[in-house]
Amino acid sequence: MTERVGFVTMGIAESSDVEIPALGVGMLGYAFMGKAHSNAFIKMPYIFWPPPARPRLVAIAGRDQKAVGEAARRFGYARTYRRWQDLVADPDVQVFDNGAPNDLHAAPCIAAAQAGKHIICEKPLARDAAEAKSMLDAVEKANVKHSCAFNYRFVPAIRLARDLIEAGKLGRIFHFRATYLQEWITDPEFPVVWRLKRNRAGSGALGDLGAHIIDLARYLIGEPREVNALTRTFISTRPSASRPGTRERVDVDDAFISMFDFANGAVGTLEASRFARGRKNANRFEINGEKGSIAFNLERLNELEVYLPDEHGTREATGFTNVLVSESYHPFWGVWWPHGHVIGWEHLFVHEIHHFFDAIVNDRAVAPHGATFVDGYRAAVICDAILASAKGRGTPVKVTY
Ligand code: SOE
Repeated sequence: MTERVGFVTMGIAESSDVEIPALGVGMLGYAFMGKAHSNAFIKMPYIFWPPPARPRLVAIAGRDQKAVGEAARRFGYARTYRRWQDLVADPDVQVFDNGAPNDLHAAPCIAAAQAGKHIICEKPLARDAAEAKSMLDAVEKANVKHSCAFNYRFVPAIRLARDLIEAGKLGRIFHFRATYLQEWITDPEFPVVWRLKRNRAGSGALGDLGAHIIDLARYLIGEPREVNALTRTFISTRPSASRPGTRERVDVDDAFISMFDFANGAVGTLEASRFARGRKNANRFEINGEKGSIAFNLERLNELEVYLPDEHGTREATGFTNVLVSESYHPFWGVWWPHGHVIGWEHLFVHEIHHFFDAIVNDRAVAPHGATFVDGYRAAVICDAILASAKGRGTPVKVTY
């Protein structure tokens, strides 16, 4: 279905006769990521106007029929399914979006690839590298577009950081130092939800938060050749979420700390924890190079701390500059507002969905700025290496894809 875009009566868009195709979307999952992705599907076409394609919300699926029905009404999906198999079989679905828990990433994505759907799947791609590889093989065999939703690649400040590094502004990179800190399970009475179970999530803070900073390490610095690490589970049993009145063992990490030896000679320290009291969603990194440094904090997502002494300031007045990344010439900013009118966490998904739809409609590569299933697989290999090192009391483990 396409639509002619004529003169908009409110005069808010240039009259044009550009044809806008539609792409049918099938969404698996209706909770946190179902909401974040659905919000992006709805916003993308009028923020990136004219869009590469208009998302058509064909169907949403999930096990709780009442909750899925409510989500369909709330977001505007035409149909609902209880079984993901029916969603990926729907001929009107051209883009399959997997926002389900990690144990429901592989089978639905492999089936969707075999059905010829383009696929965006939430991170981590899978529970381990072997499962991730089976997904990568399926999408490559089906020759469909694929993306692993590492949404932080679509922060304007992080894309600016990558541009600065790529332009050689920092010169040779010495350090990548990243922490991703939250606090949401510090209470011992917080129940064992799916993110705390190995058979559902694959790992704990490592795959949930660590995967993000591992992906950013690869996107900004390059490939690690060896890692060593330790993991810790601070609270070993919690109330069961599925069997009230009983307690369950926690079989995933609450935190990990690691060292990265990058192939380009840089060194890194990466850690993530869900026990950092006071830290809400503190994904932070600092990069030190021969010509200067940059630092980012997700809790101040429109800002980038930049220290480039050769580029600005006098020797006496040189130090880190806090750049508000909102100028018209900054990444993504052309579609938003005048400078200083900042954006939020939800808008990263709008950028991400636009990037994926543009890749589909105009047959462009998702990489390097969008993460693909190759990136999802490589992050899984690195997570496995971190767990292997931790199991071996911190012995170094080589990273081989
Ligand atoms: C929970 O830890 C969570 O929602 C992660 O799953 C997301 O990937 C992260 O962006 C925010 O925190």
